[in-house]
Amino acid sequence: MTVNDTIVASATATGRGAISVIRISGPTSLKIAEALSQRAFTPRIATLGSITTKQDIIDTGIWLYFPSPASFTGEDVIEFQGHGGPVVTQAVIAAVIKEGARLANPGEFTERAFLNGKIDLTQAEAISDLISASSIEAVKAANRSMQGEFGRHIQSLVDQLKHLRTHIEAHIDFPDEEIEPDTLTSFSQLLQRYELSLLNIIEKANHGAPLNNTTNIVLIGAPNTGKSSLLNALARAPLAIVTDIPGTTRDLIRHNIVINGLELQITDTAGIRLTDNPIETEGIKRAYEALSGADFILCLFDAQITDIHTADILNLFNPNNEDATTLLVRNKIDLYPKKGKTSSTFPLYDISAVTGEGINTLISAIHSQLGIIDSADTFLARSRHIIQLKLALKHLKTARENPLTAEFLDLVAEDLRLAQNALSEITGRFTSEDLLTEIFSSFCIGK
Ligand SMILES: Nc1nc2c(ncn2[C@@H]2O[C@H](COP(=O)(O)OP(=O)(O)O)[C@@H](O)[C@H]2O)c(=O)[nH]1
Ligand SMILES: [Mg+2]
Repeated sequence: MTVNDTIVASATATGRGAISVIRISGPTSLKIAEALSQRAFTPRIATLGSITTKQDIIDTGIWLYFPSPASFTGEDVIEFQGHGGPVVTQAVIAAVIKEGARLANPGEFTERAFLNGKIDLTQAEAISDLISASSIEAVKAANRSMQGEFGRHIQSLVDQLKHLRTHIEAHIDFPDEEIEPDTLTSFSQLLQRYELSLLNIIEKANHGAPLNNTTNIVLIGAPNTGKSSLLNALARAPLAIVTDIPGTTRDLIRHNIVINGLELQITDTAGIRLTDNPIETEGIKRAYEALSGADFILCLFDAQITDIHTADILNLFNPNNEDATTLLVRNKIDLYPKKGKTSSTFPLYDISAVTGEGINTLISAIHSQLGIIDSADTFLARSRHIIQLKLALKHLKTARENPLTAEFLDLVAEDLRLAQNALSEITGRFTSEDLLTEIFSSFCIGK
């Protein structure tokens, strides 16, 4: 695919900094750079040069020229490393636009790289994931996808499915020829093998999915059970006011922290109790609202309570929210060191927000519940990938349910085709225009 116009954008964040990189991509990028700098460029060799408009120098910096096709986008690319100020950067971009380029849309450089076959869709998405990674595990996993590892696994399975389908279709095209029972058995065995490969990819993708998302943890409990103290302990900062006066916290207090590579958003809430105070009542209403977006609900009790019953939890909220995992937390074990127990079905953790005891165990429990493993073969999957993987699995399962007789080969071939399409949508070999627009519009400008 060829794109005809030349685009420009700042590749660095706006604001003041040492250097700002302005990127130009498209057929006229070299001509524009030559016109602005009055310099000639050698591919991949840094050239010092100024930009002059109407006799005024706007900026002086380093120019780099990456000729097509050996560039990020696959087109002729010019990069100008100028001074990092918002006004000077805008002036350089304006000068480039005056020479015939247009301002790039968000993600348009990466989109061109994809359209020109330099990267597949999983690699394009990994670039965006690397930029927004909030943990070192996410960085490592995004880099693996950027190297094409995830895409290669998918593509190899797609190729195998295609191979089998071609085989099956050859038999459909020549119905007069007998199919050996052995051939049918081998088809069935292959289908089973592909299903296992797919299950393996899904497992790795599931492990990686939480790395891409922030895990929402909502703290709930009666007043004075130490919710605000736990938030402060996790954030290692006095974010929420802690007093022994019940009803201190009113509004939701949210804070994002990264613990062991996982980004957690902790929400501290008002203590649940009956009250006439309208502000506190509103706070309690907000606490309940926060529960609906929770991945984990930490239900806090004062460690004075040694045995937590289901009724104690029900007094606070209905714990049967299917989307969230409820964990019971007895806080202040520095004062009441006796080990707690519960007759409810929820796991119980004893902690002290003041001494920090038990907090690591609690965090580890959250990690293992999420299935996070820092493994070298986790894929940083997006939910769109998981949906497509599961769709492909559904079609493979249907294919296998067909009795493998000559008459049913048509159905098997069709299921294989559907599975193949579902997988190809992940790498972008079979992707609608709308999906591409959606994916690239979430990128920053200049990427
Ligand atoms: N000894 C002890 N006191 C705690 C602990 N956590 C909280 N507190 C105290 O309990 C009171 C209420 O704490 P706070 O965090 O405001 O509770 P919240 O109403 O649930 O937010 C404060 O006086 C805290 O200092 C703990 O682990 N040990
Ligand atoms: Mg509080």
